[in-house]
Amino acid sequence: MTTSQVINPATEKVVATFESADVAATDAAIERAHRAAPGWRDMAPGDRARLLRRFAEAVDADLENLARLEVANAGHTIGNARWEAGNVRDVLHYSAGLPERLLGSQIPVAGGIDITFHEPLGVVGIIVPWNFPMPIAAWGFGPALAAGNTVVLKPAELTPLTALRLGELALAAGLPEHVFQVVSGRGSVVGQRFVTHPAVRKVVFTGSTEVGKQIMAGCAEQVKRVTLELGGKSANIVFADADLDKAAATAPYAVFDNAGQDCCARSRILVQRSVFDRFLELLEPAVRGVRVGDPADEATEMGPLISAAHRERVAGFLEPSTKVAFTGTRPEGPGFWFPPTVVLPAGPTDRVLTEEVFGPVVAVLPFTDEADAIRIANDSEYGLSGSIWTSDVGRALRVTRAVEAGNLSVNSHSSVRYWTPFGGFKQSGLGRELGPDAARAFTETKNVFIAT
Ligand code: TAP
Repeated sequence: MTTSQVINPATEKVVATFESADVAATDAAIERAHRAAPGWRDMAPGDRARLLRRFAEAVDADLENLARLEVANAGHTIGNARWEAGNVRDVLHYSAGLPERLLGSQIPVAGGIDITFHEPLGVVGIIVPWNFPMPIAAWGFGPALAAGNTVVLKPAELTPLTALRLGELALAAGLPEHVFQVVSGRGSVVGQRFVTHPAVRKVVFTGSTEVGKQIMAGCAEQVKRVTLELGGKSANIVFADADLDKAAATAPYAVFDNAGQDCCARSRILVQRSVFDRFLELLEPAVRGVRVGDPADEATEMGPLISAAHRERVAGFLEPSTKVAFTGTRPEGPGFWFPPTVVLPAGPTDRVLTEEVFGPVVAVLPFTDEADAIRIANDSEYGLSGSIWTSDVGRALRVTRAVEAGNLSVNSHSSVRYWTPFGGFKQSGLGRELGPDAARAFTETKNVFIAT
């Protein structure tokens, strides 16, 4: 075991130190989860549901504490952090409705009866990034537990505090020991062991596309099941017939929320050429007005970046030749601050258009017509999210069908609801989380024929 420190990104002060698990500790947790799996699988579905509901209630009772932990650990604004803890509660309540509804089917055959079952996989390993430590973990563990699997969760080393608290709450709510464990440590140690340990039957990974590819390749060795939620470079497409005031007023929050550290960030704003200048005029005050500062302050809209190293990476996208249209503000003094920044890209190969910045930097560029907008939006290996702003319903439908992305919204920037499916096209991921089929992703379908 080695020791790691948790730093508050708004103050640069150490808020906690914790033991980082090694391979032996990870193996021990996986083996405990493996032993706990039959008991959890065989429990009456109604009893599993009841325990998940109690877990949800424990999260609700601890909501303010969880939110404050996330403010201190990840620099999230208190408003966002409360939403995130509430999302865990809601995912657990929704998941509590799934065990009794994992229905198989009866298929007509001659000479017998054919039925299907949805069997749990066993141990599921969940690897989570630092940008939304609570919700992303819950999107995996809620339905995985509902389907009768046991779970070992690895939070990011930078942000383990809320995950460790969720582990305590699960036990306090009465989940049997070792059904849900949290093991904090490095990805290359703990996460990698999920990939190689034969008792882990599925790996759920959220993080960078680069590491996601390694996980997928590693899992191929044992034909391990995998769900991947990876990066994004989502387009916010604004047509000339849109409500421009609303589109411009909301665009900053679609990319600068969580300081742009959001896989669904609409980091490319595509604006029809005839209204391009007008849109920029409206966007400027909206960006300058984003309140950046102390995340614990109720009025704050954007906090700091997660670390000094990440701030350096984000700053690296702004080269001396980069044309910055305008920026918002940022506080002076300690903290990994970076102002909301609007860039006019030099051309289609500009890095701010092709790579995920994962910070508060947005590129604004013009398009000519519908076909041009679709072409630019799809000119990316990512395909996670996006928005279309128009008053023409037919256009909204044509464009949403043509854009290659998993989660689109029209005249809105919403991406995530726990009762609708979420996931990416192309290199943004593999599989779907959330929604009515969430638990199915943690099962194998078994077909049984009974001769009569
Ligand atoms: P990564 O560096 O990929 O890390 C994500 C997680 O994987 C961390 O827990 C990390 O552990 C672990 N990890 C790193 N190397 C590993 C390895 N070789 N084997 C197993 N696990 C390993 O990503 P990040 O920088 O934390 O997160 C940002 C990325 O996540 C962005 O690209 C973003 O778009 C993506 N993201 C996607 C989504 C969805 S839903 N599509 C949501 C949020 C974020 P340690 O860091 O603790 O070492």
